[in-house]
Formats: sequence, C-alpha cells, structure tokens
Amino acid sequence: MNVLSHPRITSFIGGQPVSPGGRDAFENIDPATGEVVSTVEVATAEDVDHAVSAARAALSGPWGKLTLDQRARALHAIADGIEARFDDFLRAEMLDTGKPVNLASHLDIPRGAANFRAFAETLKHAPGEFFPMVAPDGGDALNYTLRGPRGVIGVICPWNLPFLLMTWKVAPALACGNTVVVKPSEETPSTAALLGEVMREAGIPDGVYNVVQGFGPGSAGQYLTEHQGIDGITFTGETRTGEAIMRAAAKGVRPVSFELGGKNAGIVFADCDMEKALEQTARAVFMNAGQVCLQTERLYVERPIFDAFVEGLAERARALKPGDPFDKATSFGPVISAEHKDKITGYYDVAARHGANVVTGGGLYAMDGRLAGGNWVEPTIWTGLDDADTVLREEIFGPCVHIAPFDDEDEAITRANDSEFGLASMLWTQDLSRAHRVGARLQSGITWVNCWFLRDLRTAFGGMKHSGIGREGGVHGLEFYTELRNICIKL
Ligand code: NAD
Ligand code: 6OD
Repeated sequence: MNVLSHPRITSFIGGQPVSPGGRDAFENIDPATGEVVSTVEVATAEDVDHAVSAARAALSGPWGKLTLDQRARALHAIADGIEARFDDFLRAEMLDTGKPVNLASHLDIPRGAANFRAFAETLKHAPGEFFPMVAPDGGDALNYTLRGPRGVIGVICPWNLPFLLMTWKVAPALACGNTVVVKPSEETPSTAALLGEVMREAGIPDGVYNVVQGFGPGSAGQYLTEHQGIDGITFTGETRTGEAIMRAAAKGVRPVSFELGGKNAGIVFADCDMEKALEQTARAVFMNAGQVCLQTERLYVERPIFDAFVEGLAERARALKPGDPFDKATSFGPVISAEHKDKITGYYDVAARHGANVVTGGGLYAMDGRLAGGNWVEPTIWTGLDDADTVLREEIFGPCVHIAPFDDEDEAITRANDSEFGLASMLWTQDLSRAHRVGARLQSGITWVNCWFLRDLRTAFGGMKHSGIGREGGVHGLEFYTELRNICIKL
C-alpha cells in the first residue's frame, strides 16, 4: 500500500506495514497550513518488541550471508528505488515539514539516495590491520582484524532534515551488515514509512529495515532505547534527549553515537569577499527556517565592516519569500510546529526584553488564506546583546542570529569558542594563513571556510563538547556500526 494514498501511517515491521486499527493515533499536521495530512498509529511496546525480534532474525537470514559486494549492490538498489519514487518522497517530506520545494528537491531527497550510494562504496575501502609477531617461544604468530556488524541498531531521528538524517544512519548501518529499527520523529513520520515500500521493491529481506512510529518518552522512542535486543543506538536530536537515551543505553552497556544540538558561531573578517560572505551567511542562518543543526546563531563580524554586513544580511532576510511550499518562487518555509513557533518567538521576546536591537523581524509573518493556519516565524537579526545573554547561550533552532563586532583575531576565537556546544563553525577571510590558524583553534567538529554546509560524505561528521559523541561519515562510522575483532594465530 502506498503511504501517500493512505492517510493512516503505521509502523513497518518484518517487511510489512502493520495493519491499521486498534492502536492510539495522532494527527500529522502540515506546518505550512495547520491542516491534517495523515493519521499516525503509535507503536506499542509489543510492536517494538516485534520489530526488534524481526531485526534480530534477519541478521541470521539471507541478509547476514551477503558478501560486501552484494550488500553494496543492495544499497545501490535502494538508492535507485528512492530516485524512481522521487516525487513521492518529495511530497511526503514537504507535507511533513513545510519545506519549500526548491530546498527539498535539491537537498533532502537527493541526499537520501546519495547516502545509500556513498556508504555502498565506502565500506570497500575500510582499513584492516595485520601484525606478524614473534611469540615468547620464538615461534611466529599473526594478528589480523575482522570487522562484523554490531547487530540490531536503534536509529532515533529528528524532524528537521528527516529523510537526509535518517538515511545518513540507515545506509552505513546496512552497509556494515546490521539490521535496523528506526524511530522517526513524531513530526515527520512519512518518508520512513515510504522507505519501507522501497526496501521491499528493492528486494531487501524482511526484517532488515523496520520502523516504529510514535513519540519519545513513554512511547516508541523510550521502548526502543530501553530494549535489550538493541545492540547500539544512533541518535540525532537535542542534547537533553541524548542524556536520557544515554541513561537508557547504560543498561546492558550498549554503545551510542550522538549528533546533538549546537550554538554555532561564524567569524567574518574584514578581508572577506563580502558578496559571497553575505550570500552564504544568509543560507547559514535562514535555510530551512533556521532549523539546521549546523545553522549559525552567533555571528562575529570585524568592526570595519560590521555596519555594512549587518545591513547586507538584513536586506537578504527581508528579501526572503514565505509562501506556498509547492510554489517554486517560495524561498522561506514555516517552522515545524506551533510548539516550536512558540519556543522561537519566546526567545524573540527575551531578546527584546533584554534590550536587543532588532535589526529586522522579531515576530510572525501575517499569511493569507490556507497559509494563515501555519507556523510562519519572521527571519530575525539582533545586535547589542552581551555574549552571556541566554539568547546567545541556548540553541534556538530558528531563523535568527545575533551579530556582534570584534576587533582582533584572538578575541573572535575566544568568543566563538565560549559555548557549551561545539558542532559547526564558519569562517570568512581571504587570508590563507589566517584561515588555517583560526580553523585549527575553533572548537567544533566541522569548520567551513568561505562556504557553509558543503559536504563530502567521506569526511568525519560530529560534534565536540555537548554537541555529540563519536563521528559518522566515510569509514569513521565503522567504529560504531561494526565490531572489530582481533584474531591471533600461532603458526
Ligand atoms: P528531539 O531530541 O526532541 O527528538 C529527536 C528524536 O528523539 C525524536 O524522534 C523523538 O521522538 C525522540 N525522543 C525524544 N525523547 C526521547 C527519549 N526519552 N527516548 C527515546 N527517544 C526520544 O530533537 P528534535 O526536536 O526532533 O530535533 C531538533 C534537535 O536536533 C536540535 O537540538 C538540533 O540541534 C538537533 N540536531 C542535531 C543534528 C546534528 O547532526 N548534530 C542534526 C539535526 C538536528
Ligand atoms: O550532512 C550531513 O550528513 C548531516 N548529518 C547534516 C546534519 C544537519 C543537521 O541538521
């Protein structure tokens, strides 16, 4: 059954969507309009148990017997399946998130397919070890490593780039021979359900890919993370949720891989290419209505260009076009939910109360017609707050940035690093030596120089400090997605 023609979305277990009926359900709301697009049935603890059992059984079925090359071909077949149903994924993602079509069709859905292709190839280049040695009796011995799948991986996903971030974890998990139970965000259930259909069409054995729908605490998320049949948990979401999941993972000492929150800083030096810096900073702040973990919420601009930069960014914010996400002219979408809208505008109120200079925005768009029911937060720029202000310390995850002037390189680095988070940073300068010097001192898992969100999927991705544990991407995810074993043979 096609999830798009079926407004009741259920979990996907053992190669089949769960038959609808008999479970608690909630409405999936289109953030652009506030209209109900589907109803989602919440997985029970028993459903989660079935999903984990199906995933465990699949490990010792045909899936577990595939060679690396065969698994790589299976991953390419999944990517082919996503591409063949591109428009279905696009529509599902847009109705779940309200993303403008230009963004979802250029970023989210293509990256879903690209994730499977990238990890299909990556594993072929995984390094191994081989150590010949002399034993105490003078005889020879050989050590070498074997990599095997970790087992059943629990994949817990957020709502901001739902398909991109889910496939970013499912693809390496499967490439390494694991099976998965995915818990998509309650805000964005559709693409995970659709991917179940693609898995079947691509001939992936039953039980390799399972989805349990529902919420976090007291629901499918908690049941999954506490389930002792889960061998490892990979999670993307808020730092506080990560802490709860880590507590759940402690029972049974299961490993975790975490991509968490951020409060990312950007530094703009006076020698930057101003046009490019403004264009990319506008992306870094306002793309996906600011709901990207890599988004810049704190910007430090060298004093000689401070006024011009603030005004240039404000012009770009004012030029953004909110509107029907399906209209190609729309460049700015709603935020995910009424609750998230209230959280963001709560910070807008705090900023105003604390005396921020509101350069642009600071409130809600007044939208007409059907869009009046959506969550339309204005892109917002502030200046004038202290670095210690709540607005500069806590992750807002909205289309907003505070811009402060700085006078020298050391000061900019110190202020950028003054955060409990350390996910991403951005640096604009045409001085190559400075780019290396500053890049090396910034405390973040990734630093973009003269660009933003430029991704090579072979690179290590993850956060320092409270922004994460471990690195995924390329061969770096092997540490989490595989068990490395040493074999020592006395010859
Ligand atoms: P969230 O932490 O609220 O939820 C993420 C997922 O965890 C959802 O599926 C939710 O149902 C589930 N969950 C919540 N509580 C749980 C619990 N106790 N046990 C098990 N599962 C639970 O995050 P969100 O609001 O969906 O996403 C936004 C956050 O994600 C932001 O903080 C953002 O920075 C972060 N994020 C980080 C990255 C990264 O790569 N570092 C990427 C995207 C988003
Ligand atoms: O590009 C990626 O691989 C990635 N994990 C991006 C995360 C974006 C956060 O919202």
